[in-house]
Amino acid sequence: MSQTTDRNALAGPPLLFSEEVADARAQGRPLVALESTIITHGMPWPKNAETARMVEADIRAEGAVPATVAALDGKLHIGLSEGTLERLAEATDAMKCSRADLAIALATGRTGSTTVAATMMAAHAAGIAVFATGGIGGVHRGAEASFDVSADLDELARTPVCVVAAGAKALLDLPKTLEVLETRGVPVIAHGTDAFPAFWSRDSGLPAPFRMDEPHAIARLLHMRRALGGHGGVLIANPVPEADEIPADEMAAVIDKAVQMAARRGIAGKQVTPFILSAIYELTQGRSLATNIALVRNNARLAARIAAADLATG
Ligand code: PSU
Ligand code: MN
Repeated sequence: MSQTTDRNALAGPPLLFSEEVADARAQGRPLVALESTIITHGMPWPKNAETARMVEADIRAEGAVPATVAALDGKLHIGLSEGTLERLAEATDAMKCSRADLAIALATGRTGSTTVAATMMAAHAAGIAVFATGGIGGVHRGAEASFDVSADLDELARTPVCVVAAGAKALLDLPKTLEVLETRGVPVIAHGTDAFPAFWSRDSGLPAPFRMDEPHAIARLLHMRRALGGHGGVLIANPVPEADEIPADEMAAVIDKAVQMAARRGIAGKQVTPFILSAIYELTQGRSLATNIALVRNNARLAARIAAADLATG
């Protein structure tokens, strides 16, 4: 698939649109951005590549167009060709890029995958309003000592993109994560449930701040956010399908063990989330990965419906 540079974007970030995404933009079709840290740091090869392709197919099946984001050869790619996606999935030296890292990866030409924060920046620069991921980063347990709070929360506070996630990973401190989102003015909407979901589990035990059941209702919210000034994102918390969930009480012991392993080994900073995810994968003998794949696909389908509803809402 050949790729084209958007001449209009030359004053901004060096965006490089895939042919499929460029066509979708020209035709005004619904687009859904996808992150790539989940590919390079969230899942083992070859499941990462397989999942990335399935998630893209899920979005197409809903009538929208997927735009997977990554930094490659000094360009911020919006949509990846099959070969480029494969190259990213096989890369062993990819930089995990959050807001602080994105310019570094682009300026040095390094291969970089984008977190929720960096993908929101890219989506906004490309005019894409809806983005699907697994779970957002948040306030880590023990953050009162470590100060480890994901830049995802700051990005949600400043960048007007709708993020569809299965809540936040239960390895985080979820009550503190919800507090920060509220303080920073981010609407948190649970889709089809009253509970705030906890990634692998449908119910974190915490109530969601708000509930909406229809993509059209969410689209109206997005329009109203824009009408109020256009700052900041919206978090749609979409629970993993019941058939795929691992209940919270089953996950609790596994998560505690993985968090303790990370602490014992002195894992800090950017390595914390990838380390804990892979420890949980080992401890659940791969079951956590099947759940992770199911929830990402579920989020992609909802995001595609929201993107279509957003375009249809005047
Ligand atoms: N959800 C997953 N796997 C992941 C992540 C989320 O299922 O790998 C990534 C996302 O890219 C998210 C990042 O933005 O973890 C958060 O990292 P940190 O806590 O370092 O900001
Ligand atoms: Mn962190």
